[in-house]
Formats: sequence, structure tokens, C-alpha cells
Amino acid sequence: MKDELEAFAKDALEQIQLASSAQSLEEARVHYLGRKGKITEILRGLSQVPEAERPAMGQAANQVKQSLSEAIDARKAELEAVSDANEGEPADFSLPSRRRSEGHIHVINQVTEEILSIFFELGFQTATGPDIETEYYNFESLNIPADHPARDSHDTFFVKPGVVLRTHTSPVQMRVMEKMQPPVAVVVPGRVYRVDNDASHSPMFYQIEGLLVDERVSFAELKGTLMLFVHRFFGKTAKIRFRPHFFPFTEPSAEMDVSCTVCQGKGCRVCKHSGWLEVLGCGMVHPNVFRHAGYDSEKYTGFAFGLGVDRIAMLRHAIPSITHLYENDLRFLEQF
Ligand code: 2NL
Repeated sequence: MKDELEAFAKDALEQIQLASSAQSLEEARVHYLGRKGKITEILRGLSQVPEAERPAMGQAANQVKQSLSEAIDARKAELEAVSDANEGEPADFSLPSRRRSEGHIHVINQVTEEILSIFFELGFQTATGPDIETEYYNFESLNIPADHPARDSHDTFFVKPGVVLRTHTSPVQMRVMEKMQPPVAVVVPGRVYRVDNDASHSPMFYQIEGLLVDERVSFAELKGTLMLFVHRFFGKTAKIRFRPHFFPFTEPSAEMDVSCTVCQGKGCRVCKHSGWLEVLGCGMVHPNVFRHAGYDSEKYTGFAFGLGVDRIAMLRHAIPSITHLYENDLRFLEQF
């Protein structure tokens, strides 16, 4: 019986030391010291022990009970000390902080704001208008006749008969002219829509158009204004050239090229080895447009231009495909 008690005590102390959580320690306590536990069993069995040995056995069993109880308390304190240490670990302020991602202005809007600010310095104001327009404002008033190919459903999104997604921001300038008399100098940024979708065309893209109307405005002023814009935006060394063109709403009309900003006009992949980049379309406002606006076309003349913001952003940053601008891939957007 004495040997049995010693073996039990040794095993129980070992198990208590091995308990790795408050829960497993409590299980050990119930197992060894509980009412149905081993010690209780031994103490109950004392009556079977010969009378001479009984006091010594009882004392020994009580000692084991006492030492197991102390061992459990000690182990409990150890386990609590470990978990307190983990929870209450002081903060290390020298560690690098977790990086918070921070948004920024989309490259299209960066370029838009930069372009507009150049014209603001020249005294232009800005105006906006609806994306959904009537055929009258989008075409008719701009001298684009009913049978013009631009009106074709292959080029224009029709919302319903007589209503379209605007294909340019010109209807906004028409609305401005209806409201105010010259002098007028506005730049109009906005989304425009055309049925077109490939590496250089998106069905929705961004445009800025400009309009200046006053007495005796000439093509020379158009050239001077655009040259100042190009020198500001592309740099002092940029050269420009005008090529004759046709738009229904301007006469004469031209397209303007800028010497290639990548190769300085020597010829490269971006300018397709021509040395020039096509940047915008422009011209002197057609008298029929003034008539629709209610302006006296004998008294007033004006110039207008339109540029694709997407195209200019692509030239500025050597972006190979317009689809990058609209995919919202952060690996792309974060570069600007
Ligand atoms: C282009 C060409 C252009 C205009 C837009 C305009 C507006 C009014 C009257 C006359 Cl209200 N003209 N806008 C004029 C010439 C060219 O845009 O290729 N844009 C990307």
C-alpha cells in the first residue's frame, strides 16, 4: 500500500507539471483530488488497513494530498504568469507601422486639372452639362446635318429617338452661348461616348473643349493660345504644326500636331517614326453655329478646339493602351 501511494504521488506530480493550460490542470485536479479521485479512494480504504499501520498510512495519504494541492497551485500560478506576459507585452514603438493605403487622384483627372489650370490663367472659365443630350444640342445646333455619318447609330449611342449620349462636349458650349453674350471664354471637361472599343478607343472617354468668342477674334489668336498651352504642358522646346482638316462646326478647321515628346521629333515607336503627335482639332466657329446660339455672326467671330484627355495622358506617360486607364488595376494606377 505504501509503495502504491508513492508511485501514485510521483505520477500525479509529473502530470501536474505537464499540464499546459488552466483547463488541463483543472482536469488533473479533479482526477487526483476530486471526490471520486484516487486520494479519496485511498482514504476511504483505510478501514481495510491493519490497525497498526493505519495512522502512518493516513498521515502519508494526507501528505500526498497536501503536496499535490500545492503543486497544482504552483502550476496554476506559472500558467497565469505566462498568459499575462503575452497579453500585457509592452508596445514596441520602434517597430515600423502597418502601412495604410492612401488613394490619390486618377491620372485622367490629374491631366484634366493641369490642362484646365493653364486655360484658367488665360482667363477662361469652366462649364459643365448633361451626359445625356438631345440630338439638337449634340448635332443639329452644331451644323452637323441629319445625314452626316457621325450621327449614324454605329458611332452614336442612342438612348431613344432624338436623345443620345453626347459624342463631344460641344453641346455644353452651345448651352453657354444661349445663356450669355460675348465675350465668352470657356473650357469644358467631361465624359463623352462613342461606339468604339479597341486599344486606342474606349466607348467612354474624356474630352476638353475650348471656346472663345468676341469681336474680331482671329485664327492667329487660336494659334497663339494653343502654342502657349503646348509650351506650358509639353515644355518650351515643343514645336507645333497645323494641318488643314474638316469639322462641320468650324471653318476653317485644322488638326494640331506637337513634336514628339518622347524622341524630340527624331522618330520613335510612340510617334510611329513621323516625329509628330496629333493632339487636338480646332478651327474658327462656323457662322451657322452662331446663328443657332442667337449670336450675330456678322459682329462676332470665335475659335474652338477639342482634345482627348485620354490621348494626352497616354502621350505624357507613354501609356500603350487606353484600356489601362479604365481597368482600375492598382499596379497601373499607383504609378502616377
Ligand atoms: C476633335 C475636334 C473640335 C470643336 C471641337 C466646337 C464647339 C462649338 C463650336 C465650334 Cl460650340 N466648335 N468644338 C471645334 C473643333 C474641333 O474637336 O478632334 N476633338 C477630339
